Amino acid sequence: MFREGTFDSLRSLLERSAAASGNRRRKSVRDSRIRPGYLPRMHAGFITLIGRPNAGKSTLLNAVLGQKISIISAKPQTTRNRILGIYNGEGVQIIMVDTPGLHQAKGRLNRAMVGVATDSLQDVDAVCWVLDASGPAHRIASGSLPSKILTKAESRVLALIERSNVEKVSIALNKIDLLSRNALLPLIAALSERLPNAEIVPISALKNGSDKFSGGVDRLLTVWKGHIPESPALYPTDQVTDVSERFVVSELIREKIFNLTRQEIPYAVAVEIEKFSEEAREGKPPLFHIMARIMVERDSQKGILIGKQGSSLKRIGTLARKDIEPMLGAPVFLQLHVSVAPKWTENPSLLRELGYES
Ligand SMILES: Nc1nc2c(ncn2[C@@H]2O[C@H](COP(=O)(O)OP(=O)(O)OP(=O)(O)O)[C@@H](O)[C@H]2O)c(=O)[nH]1
Ligand SMILES: [Mg+2]
Repeated sequence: MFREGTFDSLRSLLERSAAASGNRRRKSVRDSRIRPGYLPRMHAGFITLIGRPNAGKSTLLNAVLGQKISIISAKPQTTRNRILGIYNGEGVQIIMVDTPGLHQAKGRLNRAMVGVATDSLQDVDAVCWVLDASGPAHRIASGSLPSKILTKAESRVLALIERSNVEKVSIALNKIDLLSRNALLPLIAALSERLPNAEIVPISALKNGSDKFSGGVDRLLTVWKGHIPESPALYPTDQVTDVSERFVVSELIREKIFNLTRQEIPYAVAVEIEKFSEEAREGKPPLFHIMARIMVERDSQKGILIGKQGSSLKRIGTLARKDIEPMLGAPVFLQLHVSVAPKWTENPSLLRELGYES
């Protein structure tokens, strides 16, 4: 089911992204395959993945693509931007729009994140609500009334979908590896009563293919194919995302910080790439020199991030480099430094500079 050759260096694919964005709708599979008397049918369109933080939206996007484009963590509010993941299959191009989790936003950065998610419901062909099924299943098992199966926050996502003008709706009932099979049916029944036109597909984005109810993501792709219109490909068919290589590098560094630090630190951090250069080497792959600034809000956070004799920062750098090198297909010399930008999460010009506000 996964795209062929996806484990090739992401670099070559990303490199084409910028150039390719100007070519939208110009070159398509249909154009190159037209035979007299035979017009192959192609479906292409946009599907927004929406849901609560931590539901597994980014994990799902990566599972469909078979490679990591969007970062993941066990902490909520990991994704901060709109990120496209382009799935190219037989006769279909599904452009998934990963979004930040919907939450009651306090503060400017969080409001911007929620704004990105709600705006992503405009001008798309379909929406997929990614719902962590383990919570509602647990509430069913403990005898909750049908009206209490969804939390208020989950009901708000549902209301947002209902208010949007998007007609084609699917629900990816995620994390089914965490529940027993007999919890599924009552949950599906309850959800189909609330959203009668939605197609509900139980999946495990994390364990797709290996879990006890494997195959869910395949079924979801089939549903999505029916939700997008007949159209030539909207992006070149070897393109997997719209984000730049620099962006993915900064996100991979931020992911390590999310995974290695606690409390408020992950939420006080932004990563900015200051230098990104390639040194050509005779008979060898190039060497990348990357310098990134990790921005925090307070001195105390800077101390924690750096750690004793720089140990914490070193660990972040080592883990990030392990992910960046295969992506670029070349060795990387990665330098990280930490600086304090008081209240950057409330600062409009910094938020704009970091790409969190437009
Ligand atoms: N057990 C289980 N865990 C999963 C599954 N899918 C995702 N997760 C875990 O759920 C957590 C959140 O996943 P993400 O993909 O970052 O969730 P998200 O919806 O993108 O979250 P935000 O970016 O914060 O909105 C991670 O720890 C994932 O490993 C699944 O199918 N089963
Ligand atoms: Mg995410």
